[in-house]
Amino acid sequence: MTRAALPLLYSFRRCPYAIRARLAIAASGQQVELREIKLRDKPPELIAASPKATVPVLVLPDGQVLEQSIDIMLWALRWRDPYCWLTPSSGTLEDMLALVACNDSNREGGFKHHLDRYKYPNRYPGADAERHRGAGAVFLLHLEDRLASTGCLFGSRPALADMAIAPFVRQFAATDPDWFAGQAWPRLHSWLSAFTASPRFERIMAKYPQWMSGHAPTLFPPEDPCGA
Ligand SMILES: N[C@@H](CCC(=O)N[C@@H](CS)C(=O)NCC(=O)O)C(=O)O
Repeated sequence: MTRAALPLLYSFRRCPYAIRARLAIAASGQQVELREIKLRDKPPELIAASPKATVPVLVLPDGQVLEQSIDIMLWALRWRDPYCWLTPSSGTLEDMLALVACNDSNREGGFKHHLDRYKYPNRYPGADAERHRGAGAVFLLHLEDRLASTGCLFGSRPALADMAIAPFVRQFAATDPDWFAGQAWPRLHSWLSAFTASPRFERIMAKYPQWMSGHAPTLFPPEDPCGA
């Protein structure tokens, strides 16, 4: 029996954008074929599908290509959203997307802008890692304030914003774990620990060999041992 064509996901395990896409796909229960890539050795199939060649990229069976991680999250969750990530217990989807945009912004003032320059100062001539750490901390303090009232970014249970932003906070924290642990951000620390310790996160961080043309398909998400 032939299986219906599945969407193809080009992914890179440690990329925070790819992590958020995999989280939403796994939560939705949608199955995809995963192609693990190396950023320094991108397969021609990825570049043909999406010339800008960032990950994640999702190629749908009808040929449509989604090349923004947030669009992949929305695509998966609009198909099925069992944990109500699109409808937070406080605020709206638009509010969540606005916070995610602040996280993702590569402009001066965006969290991602400061994260990159704090984590990889050598890639940015003249970047002062400590200044960028301080500027990134302004966004983290804002998250700490949001978490203080309800425990999650938009209410009392995790939603799209938590899943889209936590992978970036994880990267920031891992840059200097002692410094991060020393900050007076108790809610942010618990929120991040709950995220990284969750079976959900563990499941989507499974390791796959680099995909090469002609390889047998790898189905994602992997079997959930708890059947959840
Ligand atoms: N706006 C894109 C950004 C994706 C992105 O920049 N991904 C990084 C990896 S974390 C990438 O593919 N960079 C290209 C490269 O390093 O060649 C999205 O949300 O999907």
